[in-house]
Parts: sequence; structure tokens; C-alpha cells
Amino acid sequence: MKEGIIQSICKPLSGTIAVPGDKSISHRAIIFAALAEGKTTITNFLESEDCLRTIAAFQAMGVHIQRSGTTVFVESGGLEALQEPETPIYFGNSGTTARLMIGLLAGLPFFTVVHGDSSLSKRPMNRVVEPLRQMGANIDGRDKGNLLPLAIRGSKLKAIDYQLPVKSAQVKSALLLAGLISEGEMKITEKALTRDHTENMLQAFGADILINQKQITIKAKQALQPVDVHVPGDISSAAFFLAAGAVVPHSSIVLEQVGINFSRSGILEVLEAMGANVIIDQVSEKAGEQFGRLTINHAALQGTIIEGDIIPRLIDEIPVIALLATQAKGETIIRDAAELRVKETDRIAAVADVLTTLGAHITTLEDGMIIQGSTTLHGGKVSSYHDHRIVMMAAVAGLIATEEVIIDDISSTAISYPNFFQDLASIQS
Ligand code: SPQ
Repeated sequence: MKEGIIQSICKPLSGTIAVPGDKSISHRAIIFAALAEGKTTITNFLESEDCLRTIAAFQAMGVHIQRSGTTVFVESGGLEALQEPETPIYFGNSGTTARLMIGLLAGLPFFTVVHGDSSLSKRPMNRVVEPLRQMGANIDGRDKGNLLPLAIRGSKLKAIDYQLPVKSAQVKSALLLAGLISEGEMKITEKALTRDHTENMLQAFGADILINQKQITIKAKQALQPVDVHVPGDISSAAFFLAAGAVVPHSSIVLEQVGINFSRSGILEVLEAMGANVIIDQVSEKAGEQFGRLTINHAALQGTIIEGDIIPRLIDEIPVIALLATQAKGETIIRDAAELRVKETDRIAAVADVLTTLGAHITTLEDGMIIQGSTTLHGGKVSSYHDHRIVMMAAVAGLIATEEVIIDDISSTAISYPNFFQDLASIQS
């Protein structure tokens, strides 16, 4: 446990930050580099606890992976060379590692046991286990295979035609990985666009994949070709500085080389709808991923409605959007976001608890919340819920609260943004 005390700031925030590499893309870069035969170099890799779990999983299967800061060198004999791990694989807190690896392990010719920390052991795995079983997977575990630990006896999988019942990039990606190593042609249809980094990376590594609106078709048994990957800055990490710049008077913050892939950048549309002053320039593209420079200047905010297909494009930013809403004039309604209840913690309950402890007016809904603004936040002691996104949201709240905000444990920032507090301090001087 490491307590964090955030003092309210009396000066504007200003400066330039290069937020660390994107967590979702860092995981996928390791996975595809390990499946391709040959050498891959990954730059601007996110050195965080979650992404290191994905590296460790492949090292346990015999892949050579070395790190030098944020550069990672992967040398693999390809899919066929992956070996049975001798001990259970630990996924820590990482839902992405868990879901994607289960999809892959289900079709590999060996036995694996996978487990995670107490938060991950409560998160539903049925969403991947159930369609994998339809493909012929042999998976068992607590709650009939819904909860970690799981025992996976790899088997020959058959491709299926699957309509995703949940709007989840992890489920889509797990099934794309399973599809890659199964017999036949796999078709996956989503209800709404979720982050598409797996599809982009499959294409970059030379896979034959067809994307037709919301349907993705992938052919089985394809050999991937190694390709170097440069990971963009994580927009989900940038979101905390976008919020800080928007709410601290007279602030101006520049965020360099942020990933602004459409399937991830819903927060930019919400900021615009709320009246925030965001400038996007220096836009470029590499391997299907867009990068851009974001400048946020303080502005008066107004409430808005966030619902429907935009939700999966900003799901991880909802905690900090809720904080923005406390500073916006009028009401903000967030709906269709029941998925928040099965993240590292129940993020609807956690956001409401932390922000109401600081004086916000929030009504929770089964699938979202209604926030009345604008409110002056006062100080107080809040729980981190051991959730990195809750800690960082509470830290930004602390900048504008009238007294200090004490967060009981800030150590979970190691999951996605180990240097968050150093970067926050760098724009306060
Ligand atoms: O990896 P994990 O723990 O699931 O991480 C989170 C996060 O806040 O960092 C969610 F808790 O992000 C998920 C995201 O919510 C990362 C992700 C991905 O990389 O594919 C997809 C989203 O989850 P889902 O369940 O909607 O597919």
C-alpha cells in the first residue's frame, strides 16, 4: 500500500508530455511477434505490470524476449515452436492478457493452467470460454470455467460464425487468435465497433483478414511475417491530462504522439461536445494506427449525453469523463456502459463513491450514471479500489479540490502508467 496525497493546484498546468506506449497495442505487439517466425523489434513498448505479464507468458512458452527500456526484441520460432509451460501462467491484474491468451492457448497442442490476482479472478471469462467451447476447446475452471484459474487442454479447433453478444475487443481478439489456428474460415460479427488493434496488427503481420463493416473473416493456419512495431502513446493515459488541462483554469498541455485510432478516440468527441478546447495536429499513420499531437487548453464545460455506439470507443475513459462532468454546467448522462461493472473493479460504483466523497452529485444507473454539475469538489480520503484508472481520476480531482485528496493506495498506476505521478508533477512547476 502506498498512500498518495494530492494538493490542490493554485497555478495553471503547462508543459509537454509524451505519455507512455498504448497498453492494448503493446500486448498485441508481443503476441503477434511471438506468433511470427523470426525477429521483431517493438519500440515505445509500455513497460507496465500488465504488459510484462504478456511477455512472461510467452517466455514461459519458450519465446526469446529481451528488453532495453521501452524497446523490446522478440525472437520466435513461430507458432509451431511454442512449448508447453512447466508451471501455471500468472496473468496478474491483466484482463487483456487473460482473454487473448485463453483464445490462443485453447488451440495449441499442450496443457496450460492460467491464473490471476484477486481482481482478475472475479472477472468473467465465459465470454471467451463459451464461444471457444463451440469451436471445440477443452477448458475447465471455477464456476464451470467462467472464473480463473482455468485449465486449458489445447485441442484442434473448428472455425465458427460468431455474433459477439458483448461489445468487447478482448473477446473479438481472443476469437481472432483462435481463428488463426483453427480449421476453416472464422467469421466474427460485432454489434458496434470496438478497438481494432488486433485487426490492424494481423494485417501488418501479413495475415489474410477481410473486414466488411462489422464482420471480420479470418482464414486459418496462416504463417505471420515479423514486422517492427512502433507503439503510439496511450490515449487512455493521455485522457487524464486532457481532463486536467480542461478543468484547471488557464492551463495548456501538449501531448505528443498519442494514438488517435477512431475506435479509441471517443473521448475527443466528448470533449468537443462539452465545449473543451482541444487541438489535434501533426497527424500521421503507421501500420493502420493513427498518431497525433493533442493540445488541451482550459475552457468552460457543459454537460452532455454519452450513450450507444460511442461507449466502446471510450470505455476506459469513463471514470475521468465523470470527473469532467462534475465541472461541467448542467447534467451529464452516461448510459449503455454496464461493461464498467466487470472491469478491474465495478467502475460505476467506484467512480460514484470516490467523486461523491469529494462532494459531487451522482446518481448511479445499472448501466451508467447521471452527474449534476458544476460542483466545487472538497478534499477527503478516498479508496483506490486497487484500480489504476480510479487512482488517476482521483489524482486529477485532487488538483481542483479545495483541500487535499488522500488516495489510500496509488500503487496500481503500475498497471498502465508507472510514471504517472512524475509526469503530473512535471506540468505543475
Ligand atoms: O486489460 P484490462 O484489465 O481489461 O484493462 C482495461 C483497462 O482499463 O485498462 C479494462 F479494465 O482495458 C481493456 C478495455 O476495457 C483493454 C481492452 C483491450 O486491450 O482489448 C479492451 C477493453 O476491454 P473489453 O472487455 O471491452 O474488451
